[in-house]
Amino acid sequence: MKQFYTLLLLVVTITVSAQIPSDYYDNATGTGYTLKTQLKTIITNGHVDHGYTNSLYVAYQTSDNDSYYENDNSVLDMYSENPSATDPYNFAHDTNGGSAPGQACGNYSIESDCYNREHLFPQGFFDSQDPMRGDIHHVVPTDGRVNGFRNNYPFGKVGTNLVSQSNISNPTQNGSKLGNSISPGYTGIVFEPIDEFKGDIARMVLYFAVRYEDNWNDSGWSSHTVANNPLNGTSNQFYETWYVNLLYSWHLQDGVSQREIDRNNAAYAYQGNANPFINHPEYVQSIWASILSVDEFETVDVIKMYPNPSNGNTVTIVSRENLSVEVYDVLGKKIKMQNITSSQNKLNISGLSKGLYLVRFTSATGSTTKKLIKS
Ligand SMILES: [Ca+2]
Ligand SMILES: [Ca+2]
Ligand SMILES: [Ca+2]
Repeated sequence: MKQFYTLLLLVVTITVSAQIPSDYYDNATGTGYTLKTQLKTIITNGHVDHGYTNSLYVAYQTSDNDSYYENDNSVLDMYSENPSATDPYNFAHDTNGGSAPGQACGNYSIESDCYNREHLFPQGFFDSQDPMRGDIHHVVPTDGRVNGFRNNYPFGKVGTNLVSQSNISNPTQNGSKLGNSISPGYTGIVFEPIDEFKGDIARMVLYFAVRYEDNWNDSGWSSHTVANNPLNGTSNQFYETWYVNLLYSWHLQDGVSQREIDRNNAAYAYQGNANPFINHPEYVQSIWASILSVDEFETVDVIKMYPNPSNGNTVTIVSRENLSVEVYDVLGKKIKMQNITSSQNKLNISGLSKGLYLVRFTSATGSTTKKLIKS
């Protein structure tokens, strides 16, 4: 019996130490890039690199399991999950990593053949070095063919000019697509995941900017000027301005979900560090405030309006207060007026032609004006 209690104590101790401690962020006291470096220290301490081994595939059984949509214990693959309907295909977890018959790659030729490990920050840019290569916070299981299709392109909003590749449809079977960027500040080719996972991916890519902020100039890393590389050649800002703004807009549009909180905890249990942006979403704005696009984000704490440019007949308004919203054209003519509340937060812009508008928000405590581009 004594041995039993010793064993029980051991198990309890291990379980407790596998959770993110409540004081984990106590030293994150600064703002801006000071905060970023404080977080880098916090998430570097305790980070145990398990290398690029099949242990990642084992960890995915916990960290990337579909307990949220079909709830069928298949691999939760952000490049093939259909959040509102049956998935086009599914993969069973394969802890052998493809070295024995299973559903991990292996070889693929079309979507649905097998899954493998997608580096959201491409491993080609850091010469597949450790510990970046096996860092579960930015390495996720995805369909092998879509992973290859994404290649090393940055993420971004795709316009109408799609890039075709053999053996894959564009958009892919869950709607992820590759094509020319319409994200402000970048016109190259980008990969756009579906809306459900835009924030998930943005927070993982931003994690990389913190954990590896000092490593961009290490030997083996590609120059920040090579094609498709979103680095800007500094430790502080880390990514090019357009990319930070893109990731920030996706972070706002698609807030932290329970599955990300669970994934962050599973990742902490696996390798001993956490993604700060899942526990503290507000850190993103605090760190990069000096470069975030002023037109879109200056009053972000008070009112958010997205997407902007719009991509449909409504834009979403997020505010702590009820608002009266007026839309003006560039000549100052009032086009429409609508009330916005927490339960009715969609501004209908279906009657507006394409172009620039000024949107005035008035609440009980004041008013502010933002630009809106109808696209
Ligand atoms: Ca699913
Ligand atoms: Ca589904
Ligand atoms: Ca999400």
